[in-house]
Order: sequence, then structure tokens, then C-alpha cells
Amino acid sequence: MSNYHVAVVGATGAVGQQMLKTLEERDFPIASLKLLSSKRSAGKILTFKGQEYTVEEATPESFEGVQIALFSAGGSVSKALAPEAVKRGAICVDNTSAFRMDPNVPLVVPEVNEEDLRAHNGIIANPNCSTIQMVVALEPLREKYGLKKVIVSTYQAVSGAGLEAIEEMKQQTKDILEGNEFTPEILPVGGDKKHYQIAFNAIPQIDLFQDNGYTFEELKMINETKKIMHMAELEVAATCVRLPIETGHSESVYIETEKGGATVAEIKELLSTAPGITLQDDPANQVYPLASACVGKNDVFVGRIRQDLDRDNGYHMWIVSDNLLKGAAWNSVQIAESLVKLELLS
Ligand code: NAP
Ligand code: 3JN
Repeated sequence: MSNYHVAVVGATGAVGQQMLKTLEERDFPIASLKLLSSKRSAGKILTFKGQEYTVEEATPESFEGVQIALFSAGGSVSKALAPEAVKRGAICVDNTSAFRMDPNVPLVVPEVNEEDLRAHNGIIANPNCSTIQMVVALEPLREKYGLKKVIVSTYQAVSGAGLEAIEEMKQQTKDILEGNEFTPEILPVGGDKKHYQIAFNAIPQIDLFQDNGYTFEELKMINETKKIMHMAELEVAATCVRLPIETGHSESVYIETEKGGATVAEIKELLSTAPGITLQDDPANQVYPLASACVGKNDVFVGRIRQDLDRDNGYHMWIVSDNLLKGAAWNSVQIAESLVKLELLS
């Protein structure tokens, strides 16, 4: 097997750090590795496979000789630098929303639509974390029973909002427990007008509000799900909520299938052997997925599967995954592995 010249853009961030861990754990075939960030972290030393690497400022020239670049440094960085990387011959796996809805860019979750990679034009988009874990769980159901409608409410961890948000939650928790004053400065969204307490709270806003009253995170889930599943007609509604959990997104998902009548036992059987899924569903023994238990694991955990009490094609379930792994780093590295497997990397 060949070894590849790899760059990680945003290597010092919450996702970038998991990217490096995942590349290391998967023993991805690396000939050379560039760790890129903003000017702020340039010069910082990071360790990969026991070897020290100096972080460099990401510039267009950084991508000379790079074959695969994993981007997680925000949408504006991807918009500015991914085309520069492609110009220099790299394939980019982009973790931001910058290109996800571009019809010329495949939006890929390998368990669902790996074959879409064949149509890439240099950039491949990694979906939003909340979308990824949901479509992994829904794809086997779509394939067997058809899918009409999805209604999802999320319970999202703060690590989805980056390292500063984690720090804010921890500091606020400490301040509240010690009776100190504090001023929220980051959550729900760094760039928005108001900030709210996240410790001991639930914030029904992730990303900025759009004109139709949905947040951008909710619209990402809606639009990305349709694109990944090639189902423009699928009815999807989403409500996204931030909770004071460090890592692990949870989702309460209601679906309606085309064909009714599947039993819960049949659905459990189907999901128990589906790729990337661990079924944890044994109510009698209080077995169900927990955010705290999914941390550090690549799978999507599914449980609490119930038939709707009014509709014979309606089902409820609870879907949990490590948002920084399957939601970001692992899905990106998995895409890179798929590119190697499908012989799409030069
Ligand atoms: P983070 O912890 O705040 O880290 C941000 C990273 O981006 C740092 O490495 C930072 O470098 C780098 N960066 C910032 N500005 C840059 C610039 N101008 N040029 C080059 N690098 C720059 O954030 P995160 O949680 O890792 O998220 C990063 C991005 O990944 C998000 O903005 C989002 O687009 C994407 N993301 C995707 C998902 C998903 O759902 N798939 C989930 C989370 C995040 P410095 O150390 O120099 O500041
Ligand atoms: O908040 C979360 O749990 C996931 C956040 C993802 C995110 C954060 C900042 C910018 C994204 C994303 O990947 O959708 C973006 C973005 O729009 O690129």
C-alpha cells in the first residue's frame, strides 16, 4: 500500500486533536504530515506517533506536495484555502459547512453513501456531527422499509462548539458552585449578540438564527440528511439544544417508514448487524445509550426503540455518538480510508 502526504488544518483545535488521534489509532498510511493552524499557534509542538511536529501557519503554499488535507478550522478558512489546496493537487476532506450543500461536492458518510466519493472534484464535505450519527442509524431502516418523515430533537455537548466553549462550561460550573459572579461570553454562539449560561442549563440555540425561525444547525440537519440519503422529498424537522455535557451528542428521533408493520424486534435485529452501529436496547435491564459511555468510541449507539402508540409506521429511538469522532474526526478519516480503498487518491 502507498503512503500519503497528509495535512491537518486546524490541528490545534478540538476536532483537529481528535483527527490526529484517529489517524494514529487507524495507522493511516502517512508518508509526511503537516500540522497547520492560524498564526496564533504557529511554532507550537504537537506529538504524533511519538514524533514531534511543529505547527505551521496555514497558507496556500502549505499545500505544495500534499495529497490529502483534512480541514477543521472553520468555514472561512476552508473557503479560502481548500481551493488553493486542490489547485496544488490535494484532495480535501472538509469538516465545515462551507461546501456541504454545493452540488459539485459529495457530502459523505461512508456507511450511507460511500459511492458518492467517485464524483468528487477535489473537495469532499464531512457532514455536521448531529446529521452524521442520525443518518448512520436511519440508513438501514430507509433501505428496508423506506423513509417518509424524521423529527429529531438533539441534546448536544459543548465540545461541538470548540475548546473555548468547553473551558467556559467548566469555569462557569466552578463559579456557580463556589458562588462567584461570571459573565457568559461564548455560548450559544461566539459571534452572536447575546450569551447565556451553559452550566446547569439547556440552551435551545445552536448556531445563528435564520429568517424562518430555525437555527443554522437545525437547517444543516434537515438539508444534509436529504442530500446524503438522496431523498429531496424526505420530510425532516429538527430542534437543536445545547446541554452542559463535555462530549457526546444524544438525539431523540421519531421516524415514519413507507411500509408499516415492522416490529420493534425486527428493527432491533436489523440495526444489530448494521455497519457502524452498536445496539444498546434492553429496557428490562436499563440498557440504553449514554453520552458518557460513548466518549472515545467510533460507533453510533442506538436504543430505546419503540413503536409509536398511534401510528403503525411510526417509531421512536435514542441515538448517541461521540460528536468529535463519528461526528467529525472519525468520519473524515473514514472518508480518507474509503478514498484509498476506492483507489481515488493519486
Ligand atoms: P476550535 O477548538 O476552536 O479550533 C479551531 C482550529 O482552527 C484551531 O486549530 C485554530 O488554530 C484553527 N484556526 C482558526 N483560525 C484559523 C485560520 N485563520 N487559519 C488556520 N487555522 C485557523 O474549533 P473546533 O471545535 O476544532 O472546530 C473547528 C471547525 O471544525 C469548526 O469551525 C467547524 O467548521 C468544524 N466542526 C465541524 C463539526 C462537524 O459537525 N462535523 C463539529 C465541530 C467543528 P489556532 O490554534 O491557531 O487558533
Ligand atoms: O455545535 C455543534 O455541536 C456542532 C458544531 C459544528 C460547527 C461549529 C461551527 C461551525 C460547524 C459545522 O460543522 O456545522 C460549523 C460550520 O458551519 O462550519
